[in-house]
Amino acid sequence: MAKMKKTEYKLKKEQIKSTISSKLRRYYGKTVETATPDQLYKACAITVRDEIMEEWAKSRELLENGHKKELYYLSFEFLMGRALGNNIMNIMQTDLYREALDELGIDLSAIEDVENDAGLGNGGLGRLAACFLDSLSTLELPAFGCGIRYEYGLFKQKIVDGYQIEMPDPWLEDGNVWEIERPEDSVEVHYNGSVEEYFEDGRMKFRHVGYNTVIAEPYDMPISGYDSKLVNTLRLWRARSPQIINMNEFNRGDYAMAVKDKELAEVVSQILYPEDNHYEGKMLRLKQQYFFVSATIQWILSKQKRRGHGLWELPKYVQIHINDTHPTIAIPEMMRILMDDEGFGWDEAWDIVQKIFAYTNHTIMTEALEKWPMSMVEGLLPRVSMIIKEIDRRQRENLYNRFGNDIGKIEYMAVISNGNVNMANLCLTACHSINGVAALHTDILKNETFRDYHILSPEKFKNVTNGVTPRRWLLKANPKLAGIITETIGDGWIKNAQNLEKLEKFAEDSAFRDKFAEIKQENKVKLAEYIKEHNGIIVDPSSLFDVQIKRLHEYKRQLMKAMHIVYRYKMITENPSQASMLPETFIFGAKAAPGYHTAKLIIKLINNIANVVNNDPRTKDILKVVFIENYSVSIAEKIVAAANLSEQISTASKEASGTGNMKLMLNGALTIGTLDGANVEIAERVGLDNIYIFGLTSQEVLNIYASGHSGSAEVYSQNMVVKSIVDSFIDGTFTPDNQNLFQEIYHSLVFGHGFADPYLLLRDFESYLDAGHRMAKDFQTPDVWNKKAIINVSKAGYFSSDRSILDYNNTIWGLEKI
Ligand code: 26W
Repeated sequence: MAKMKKTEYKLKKEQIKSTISSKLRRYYGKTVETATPDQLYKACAITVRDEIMEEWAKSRELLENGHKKELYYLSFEFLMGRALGNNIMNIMQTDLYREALDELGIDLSAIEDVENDAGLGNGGLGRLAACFLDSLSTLELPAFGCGIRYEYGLFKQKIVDGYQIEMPDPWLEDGNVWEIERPEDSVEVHYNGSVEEYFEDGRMKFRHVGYNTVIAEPYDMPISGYDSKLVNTLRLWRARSPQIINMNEFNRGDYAMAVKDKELAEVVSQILYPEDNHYEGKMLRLKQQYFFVSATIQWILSKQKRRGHGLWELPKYVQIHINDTHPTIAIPEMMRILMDDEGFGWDEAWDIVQKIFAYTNHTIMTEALEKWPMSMVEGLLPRVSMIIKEIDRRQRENLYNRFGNDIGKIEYMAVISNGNVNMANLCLTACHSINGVAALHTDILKNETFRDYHILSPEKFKNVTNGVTPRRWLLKANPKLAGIITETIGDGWIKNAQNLEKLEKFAEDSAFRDKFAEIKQENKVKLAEYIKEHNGIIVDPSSLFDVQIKRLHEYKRQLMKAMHIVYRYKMITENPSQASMLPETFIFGAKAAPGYHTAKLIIKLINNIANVVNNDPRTKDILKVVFIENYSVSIAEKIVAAANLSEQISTASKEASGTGNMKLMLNGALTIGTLDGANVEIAERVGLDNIYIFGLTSQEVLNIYASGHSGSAEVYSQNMVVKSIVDSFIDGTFTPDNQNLFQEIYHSLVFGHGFADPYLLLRDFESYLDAGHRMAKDFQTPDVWNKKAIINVSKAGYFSSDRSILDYNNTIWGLEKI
């Protein structure tokens, strides 16, 4: 029986067909037969967009008159991926569109592949923001994503001779049908200049003068939810020059000078910084941060006024969430506007700020913590910097009252210290809520990273474990698996993922297991085709697909996976009678930050290992190593459905949560992993029989760091297996023409800079092998394996971003469903 829909998306198949053909005629003067794939994509996308627009307009109207609290989710990154297929799914018309297009002779998935990914993010944090928007709309909670409309998304990765090459990502080049320009909401953002004091109504006031102006112009994208009446908005700001060109220069004939200022203003929204988990104090980055938060705060306040609410009532109507510290200057910016433009006193303004701002921390890596040089902030944002100083002065007073004359502690907790603004401390001072993204991570924040702040205000600390949207990551990425799940337990899981629990008992049902296995196999065949086409490598779809997909970072330990591959290679070639002959395909997807030398060298090493292993007649029919180029949201969608094994092998304590672990689990991959981030909670839910846990615990890791000695050099000299693997990096096995190529990888593992092997690969390696053996044994008994895989799917419901959003809402935001 067809499901009753809440929404009024109502085009019938014939209408879809005629609408698409008529759009092709009217916009492009083409017919279905003569249109290019890009034109077909656009005609179809505009048809879908028109349907969503109707609901968007209604949603807007509802919010305008609804007097409800709204969430503003401020994020430097939104890693949205593609919209067409996702939107068709959300209006519940995938079958209808597929049939309609079929009848026009068009393949829906082929035209979906025409769309450029909106790759406006680096990795976990950016993709989390995108999953959260999906859940907010699906749960019908009113929210706005606010960020930057980067002209270029995260670089495109090419692999040339095994090396990563970065190419620009001009994702807007062919136009973007999903965005609507809103010039009427443009605002000015002011930089540099100075501050003047003056007296008014017997009070000292401040005025920012002599500034440079950049115009912030918003572009809105509709965020549909699954079978939801509410269409939320992602508002991305674009930088524009206040002048078209400089007419004086133009009239003098100096055309280059005439456009120079314009270009300078517009670079602000040109590029996304490609560093992930690594902070560098670049002026342009600070400009970008201030740019989008200033525009957003101005917009929030003007809306509040337009709706006739008093600004003192802001906490009743507004929550502002800060996605890591990147948007933190929103805090002093809000203070500035309330005081300088709206006449609030410090205490009243501070009271409002403390009630509306909440902060999520996403990493404890010290090199990722933002500390802006005060001199830079003073020059770029003279008035904002005064306010930060005052926040610091008052907070130091509080800290002194609480901790007495413990100068060290006060310096450590202060907003400004050693001439830097510590953005996390600013958040901890101003926000009413601070949360980590997995239980273990929150514990580390409380007990280590923010220990003293936790002592100061324990009530502010919360945990909200991350989640991923089951719509994009199961229903869309793996329609066949989604299909048998719905057949078996009904479709309730789509909006209430906890329903997946109902699958648990079908792990015992051999007919279900067979169907499950068959689908995994079909998905693997499809990925094998993709690999053949893109890498020219033939992989065996019945081999174990062992997947590590994530940013390339030393703490994520792709190098340890590489060591495991070398282990298997050496066993088969040197000791075949003892070696496991399990056919295995090792699949990597990872981008390295362009300036992260070691990460890029690890990519080269993996590719060199691939070359040897894939071509050695002794191993080529057993092992294959594949590095998939340009890992991105849409490529992740292709990989997760086909994975058997999910590598989550970070050094314990380092991975705040991980979300790839959740996507892979949801698709029936088993996890091999450390007790890090959300792996801990995954293990708790599936039970230790259904996951391969290994390695040092986070406490053990922290103890090793505290001892100042990794013990890895000892492992290297005593463990002959480990030694021979590490030596293979420098003995020419994988470096036909340059034996020194991987010298520094070797050096870091065996000597390090005062601390050998800082990510403890050698300490964990034995235990990793051991877990690998347990895993391989299970994989060879399909019944055992498939049972475990199904149990993993059945326990993945907790890791839905819907649950995360409900947690945020219940403990932090307090929004009402529309
Ligand atoms: C200033 C440079 C910089 C850039 C990005 C610092 C930090 C970041 C991000 C916070 C890094 C990030 O994406 N962290 C990831 O966030 C995910 C979502 O919460 C977690 O699942 C990952 O474990 C965490 O690494």
